[in-house]
Amino acid sequence: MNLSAFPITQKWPARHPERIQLYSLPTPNGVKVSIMLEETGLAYEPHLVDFGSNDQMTPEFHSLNPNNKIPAIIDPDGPGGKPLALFESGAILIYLADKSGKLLPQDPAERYQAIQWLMFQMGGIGPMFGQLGFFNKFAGKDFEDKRPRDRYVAESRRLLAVLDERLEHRAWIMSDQYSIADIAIFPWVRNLIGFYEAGELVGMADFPNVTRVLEAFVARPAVARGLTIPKRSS
Ligand SMILES: N[C@@H](CCC(=O)N[C@@H](CS)C(=O)NCC(=O)O)C(=O)O
Repeated sequence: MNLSAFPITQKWPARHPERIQLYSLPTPNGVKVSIMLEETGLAYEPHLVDFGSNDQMTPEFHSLNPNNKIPAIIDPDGPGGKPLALFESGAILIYLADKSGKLLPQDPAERYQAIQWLMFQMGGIGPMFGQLGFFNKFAGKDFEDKRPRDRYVAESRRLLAVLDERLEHRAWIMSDQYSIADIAIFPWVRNLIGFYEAGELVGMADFPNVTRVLEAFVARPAVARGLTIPKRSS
């Protein structure tokens, strides 16, 4: 398999071009894909996109993702046996679920419901928790006016309440079927409490079902592995 038609392989050479090529960093969006790859057992080769050196802004990375964000993949053996490049973590999760036949319910109605919760993460949890991180931990924390932060605290609490209600009497988002909806959502909940240090601010104690499922999620061996892939350089 020759991937030389993809300029990204000039900066990140494929040592195993027959495997799925993953370009990522262990952030909440990045680990969705490494966890999925670990869970399904699909063969892949991880490449570190280092934000410290602005790798995501290089022409080589841009050639794969015009939006300059991780994660992105190339599957050398895509539909029709042709290579397929993809960005947007939600699209990648659906693709890998279809390719492996795992982690998306087979039943058509349940499949759409799992995708619905995946979209709830992509359009709600990710963007809102991300803004809260900015206003609580990063540059926004020095802003005197706390109204923007409080707006994202309120919206994050609202989303956590939606999630908590869904998880009442359920082991996972799709009941007993662990799925790509869980893989999309729980890295963000973990990040909100951990890296963003916003657990108290959003009142996590009010969402015991979310806490319970987060604990079950991080206890999965494939999740523990995926959370550290690709290895950071320092
Ligand atoms: N909707 C995109 C979001 C991807 C995203 O925001 N990635 C962040 C890391 S979590 C990123 O690459 N940030 C680098 C930058 O903005 O320069 C997805 O889910 O793939």
